[in-house]
Amino acid sequence: MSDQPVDYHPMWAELGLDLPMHDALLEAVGGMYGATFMSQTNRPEGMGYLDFVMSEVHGLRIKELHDFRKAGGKVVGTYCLYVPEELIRAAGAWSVGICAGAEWAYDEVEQILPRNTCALIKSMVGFKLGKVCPYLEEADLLIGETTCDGKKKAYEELGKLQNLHVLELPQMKREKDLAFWRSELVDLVATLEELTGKKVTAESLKVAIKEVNDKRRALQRVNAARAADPAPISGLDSLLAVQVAFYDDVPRFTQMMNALADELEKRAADGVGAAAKGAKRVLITGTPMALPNWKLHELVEKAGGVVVGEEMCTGSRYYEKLVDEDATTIDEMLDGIAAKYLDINCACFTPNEGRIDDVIRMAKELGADGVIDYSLQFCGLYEIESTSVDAAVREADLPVLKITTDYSAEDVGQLATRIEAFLEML
Ligand code: BJ8
Repeated sequence: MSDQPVDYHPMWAELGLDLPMHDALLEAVGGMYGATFMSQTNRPEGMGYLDFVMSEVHGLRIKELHDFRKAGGKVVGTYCLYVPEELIRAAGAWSVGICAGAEWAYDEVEQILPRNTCALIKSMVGFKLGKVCPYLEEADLLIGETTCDGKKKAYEELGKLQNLHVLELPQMKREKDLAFWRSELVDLVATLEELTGKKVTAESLKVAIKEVNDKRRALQRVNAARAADPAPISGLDSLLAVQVAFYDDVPRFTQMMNALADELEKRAADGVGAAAKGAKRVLITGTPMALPNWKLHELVEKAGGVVVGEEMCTGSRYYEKLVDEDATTIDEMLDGIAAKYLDINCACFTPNEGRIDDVIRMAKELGADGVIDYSLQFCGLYEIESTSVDAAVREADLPVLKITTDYSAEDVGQLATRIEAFLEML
């Protein structure tokens, strides 16, 4: 880590970014980060690592990817939790989650997608059309998946612009669905091997499974510490940790998150909080919050509450379940990977009762006083699933607030009023 200022413009130009627009994006995200994160008080020291990573989000990390590719390595971009990072690493490539958490180039996007498409999909396409995402431009292959209809069709458009492999994801979790899903992963292995020119072996897959599980275990520790009152880390900082987990170097990130967890466990034992003791504790469930979407956490915590957990893909769904580490053959390892990933509780599955169980369990484990059910506007899957999620939360005697929003700041005032009223009645 050097603190010498480096001019990355030549690298960004080489990637074909729209430099003036990219400068504007970086300035906006940097300003948002400063206002949202650096204004917090009593932050754990370990957050210094994530502050540094964010200050270099399109700099040093991109340079690492760039150098890796120049040395013959391949980078694979993903958009969904169902894409197994283990397979990408076992084939010798690096995986980066592409963010899609901010409004960009919507005018161009709306030339090819309907206006009433969710913000995440619009952002995913907008970053490509606007040429402002160096992660996308470093990706030798993108992996899409058949989750919701919007993403599925948007991948057809992205596939016209970039090398793309689409995984077909079943929408039920029966034995035959698991067998089909496993066959999709076998096809993915072949695609990855062709991309990198390297074979996925039992040895490489075993190492990858352990590395990615270790990352999840570190995040489990960070998040378990949030059960303490006062919470030793803010919801904003915990959310950031998971957002960064999608694209940072795996062993380095794991090491830094274990150091953060050590600190949080000590803070919890000593009664040191990032929030006040007795602050109203909120669990959020719903659609993922891709970087730099910090809107809801910021509103809750500015109103004096503290977010103690996220049942979402940028939360527990990312780190809670592990891949079986006892397998010794490639076949057994693929069985374990297929089973673990099919066990993610996304609303694109029917039924999806496991998600409801997770929400109630997490609310109890983390001592939540209430639940916010969060959905991006125009996400039919999560908006409809709200009906059963909210009923189950009420039945568990917990108040629930349903919020449907997008990436714009237009509704911030109205949301702040609703959130303040919700926290008051908890
Ligand atoms: S596993 S939640 S990351 S699909 S919000 S684009 S569902 S219309 S993001 Fe997701 Fe994978 Fe599921 Fe997780 Fe569509 Fe809804 Fe938009 Fe969504």
